[in-house]
Formats: sequence, structure tokens, C-alpha cells
Amino acid sequence: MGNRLSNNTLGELPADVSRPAYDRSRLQTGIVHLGVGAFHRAHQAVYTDAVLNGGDLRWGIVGASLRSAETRDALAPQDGLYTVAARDGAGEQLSVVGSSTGLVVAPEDPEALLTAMTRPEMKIVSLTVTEKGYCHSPSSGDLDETHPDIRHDLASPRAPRSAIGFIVEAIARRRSAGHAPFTLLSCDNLPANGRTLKRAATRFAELRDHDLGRFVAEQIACPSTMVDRIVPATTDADRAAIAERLGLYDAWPIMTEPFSQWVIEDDFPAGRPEWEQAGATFVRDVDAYELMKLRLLNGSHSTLAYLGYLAGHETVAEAIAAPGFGALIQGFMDEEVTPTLPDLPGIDLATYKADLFERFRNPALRHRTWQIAMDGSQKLPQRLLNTIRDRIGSGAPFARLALGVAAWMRYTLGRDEKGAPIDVRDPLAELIRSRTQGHASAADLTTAFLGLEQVFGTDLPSRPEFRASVETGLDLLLREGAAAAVARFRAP
Ligand code: CS2
Repeated sequence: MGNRLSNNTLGELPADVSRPAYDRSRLQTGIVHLGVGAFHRAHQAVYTDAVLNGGDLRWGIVGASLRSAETRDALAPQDGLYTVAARDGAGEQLSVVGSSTGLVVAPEDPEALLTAMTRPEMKIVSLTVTEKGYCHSPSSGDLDETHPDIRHDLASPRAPRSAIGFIVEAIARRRSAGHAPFTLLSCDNLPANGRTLKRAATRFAELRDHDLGRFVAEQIACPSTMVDRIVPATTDADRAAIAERLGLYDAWPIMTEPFSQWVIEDDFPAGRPEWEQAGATFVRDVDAYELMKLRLLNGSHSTLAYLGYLAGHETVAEAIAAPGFGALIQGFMDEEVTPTLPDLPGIDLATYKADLFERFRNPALRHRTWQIAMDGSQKLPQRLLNTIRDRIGSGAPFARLALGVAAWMRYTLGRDEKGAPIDVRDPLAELIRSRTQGHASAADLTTAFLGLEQVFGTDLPSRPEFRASVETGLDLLLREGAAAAVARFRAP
């Protein structure tokens, strides 16, 4: 296997692999990040690495996993170092990232994470815990007070399990120790992610103690962010290819695209890294950027994922190249999504959309439709349903958006078009199975799905035009299959 990537072997890297130019032994820690998955390591950790390279060494990151020990087990023997491979048709750029100053596995030792979050020098707690990690109802944004982790954390607030439980306990401890509060930075693909996080944390704190609830509401800054970089899961083939290129073994390299974007509301009372040095944009209000990204990129992604998977396409690049899919997504973006977006000075939407097509076609990324299909119940509201609400509000058609919703339904039924089982990963998978069992017609299935209030709310199911267009899409998918359904849509 050769030597392993670590502080001691950094000097053995090939000259064309970039690496930390700073002295890692002098790094301080200013950030605790919850959810050190691949996305964080390709995004916030890379921007922070650039700030450290610029000479401000206060911003090392302690990363916490809230579930498994996998990341810590892979990276601890490498002193937290790992490779980021930015790939497209033109080639591959490798960088070794050094911004990690420690890794904690919360379930093994909740106290270690709380101790890190309570240190006075900690200025920011950032999060990529995925949509379901907020323990909220995706349709309303309210904290789900019946969620097993939330109930656990209310009963045992000093040894929490959920991100919200850790955050609120750390805020309480800092407050009683007299340390200034940290800024909470959500980096997940949720609408108004900072405000959503603040609502959930405030409600949880209130349930613990009224005064603590008020403190969170009044004292904790939660800027919203728009984050963007496509990061497919790493495969063993990727590991082997990276080891070959580095001449060193890296147990968990990250595969991504050259593109990266981060737009952040500038509200950091405790201070922050100058991420703008690394290309981040600071703005007063991120909402319009977030809508653009969630509706155009993520909305297209989910639509491509469900329809593509059903039509037998393993990756996004294969799906977008298949007959009819490009035209469907072009019409989806131009005719149905773009009219719902507010103007963004300085952003040319035509260029943005053309770039999205290029990114989806990236031949060097094997981004699996199955990966994007995960957790659809948590993703649908911000990616498709809110757009549909806007379309209904202006009396405009939304057949392509509705086909995306119907494809999610068809997918979560759990059998592909050849009858083989689909490995459906979704927190509502069981509930969906029990509600849809015994139903076969598009009409009955649509009724069963629309009863999921945490996904559809109470407004959409009562709109006849919504029910009708979803049912039409589902009927087409059940009778003719995804490829034929897609072929019905012509280029605009
Ligand atoms: C994807 C996103 O898996 C998914 O749901 O749509 O992870 C997407 O790749 C990122 O949001 C891109 O920034």
C-alpha cells in the first residue's frame, strides 16, 4: 500500500499537488463543525484552508460526526489531512487540505464535543447535517417535538444526540461560564437555512427553559448561507486512483468538480475568517441566491435523479445525455422555475443555467442518481413544492415540476421498472410503505402520498390542479415508464 498521507509524509507529495503552506503545529481552533462528511470537506474546509494559507491561523476546525466513527477512523491516522480532487473533462487538480485540527465522534463521547463547543476561543459552530438532521417538519419548518432524538435530548440535555441538542446545551454552558456566544452557521440545502436553524434551536431551548429560549432568540446570530459544490460519494476505485497519483495512501479522498460557490450573510458578532479571500461572497440577504440554487440546481438534480434512476441511468451525466432528458430539464428551468425567481443584480441566469448543464454533464464525476434520490421527503418542499406553490399563485402551468414529484412517488414505491427492489433511503420510507400498501391506481396512490402533511402541508393537497397534474404524471410513469414520460416533453 505504500506510505500513508500524514504530516510526516507531506514532503513526499508530487510537486503538482498543492498542500498547506502554513505550519500546522501552530494552528488554533476557532470553529466546531457538526457533520464532517464529504460535502464539508470539499467546501467549507477548503475555503478555511485558503484563509489559513493566507496567514490567519485562528481558524482550525474541530470536526464532529454525529453518527458513525468512519471519518475519524480514516482521517485521524493521517493527522486530519485528506486530498480533494477537482475533476472535469479537462483533467484533475489535487490539493491536500489541512484545516482539520481534531475529530470527535459524538456518540462515543458527547462530553468531548460539548467541551470543544464551550471553549472560549470557539467563534463559530457550523453544520452540514443534511436536511433530516434539523429534526423539523420539512413542510412547516417547525421543530418536530415527537422526533425520538429530540425527545431523548429533552430528557437528557447534558448528553445529547441531535445537532440541536448539542448546540443548545453548548449555548447554555457558555452562558453560565460567561463566554460570549458563538455564531451558528448552517451550510445545508434548506430554505433560509439560518432562520430555520434558529427557529429549531429557539424552540428546543424554550422547551428546556423559558429563559434559555429567550437567550437563544436574542443573542445567537444565525446567518443564512447558500452553499454549492457537487460532491459524489468516494469509491474504492477513486481511492486507488488517488493513491496512484499521490504515491501515498489516503483512506478518504474527496472527489468533486472545479466549481464552488458560497454566499454568506455577514452577521458574525464573534468574528469570522476572511473567507472572501477564498472566493466566498458576503451579502446582506442570501434568500434570492438560495432560491436560485435550490430551485434550479437541486430541483433539476432531484428530478433527474428519480426519472433517471427509473429509466435505468446510473449517473447524472448519463441521465442528462439520454433522449428527451436535456429538453425536459431545459423546459423545467426556463419555463417553470425561472419565472418564480427574484432578480439578482450581477447574476445572469442564462449563464448560470448553461453552467449547470455543463456541470451535470461533467464526464469525470460519477454522481449516482441513487445518491441524490436519498431523503426525498426532506428535499421535495424546497426543491419542487415551493416552486409549484408560486406557479399556482400566479395561475401558471407546472407539468414538469409535477412530473418530478410523481417520479419521487414512483421511486419510493420501491420497485424499479423491471420489478427489482429499489434501496429507498428516506426517513419516511416505512410510513410511505404502510400508507401505499394495497394501492395500485395512480389516483389512490396520489391520495395516499398527499396525506403526508410533513411533505405537502395542508395547502397543496387541497388544490385540484396540483392533485390532477401529479396524478397525471404518476399515471404516465406507472403505465409507460420514465423514458416515455420524459419523451412527452418537447424543448421550449
Ligand atoms: C444533491 C446535492 O444529493 C443531492 O441532493 O442535489 O448534494 C448537490 O449536489 C449539492 O447541493 C450541490 O451543491
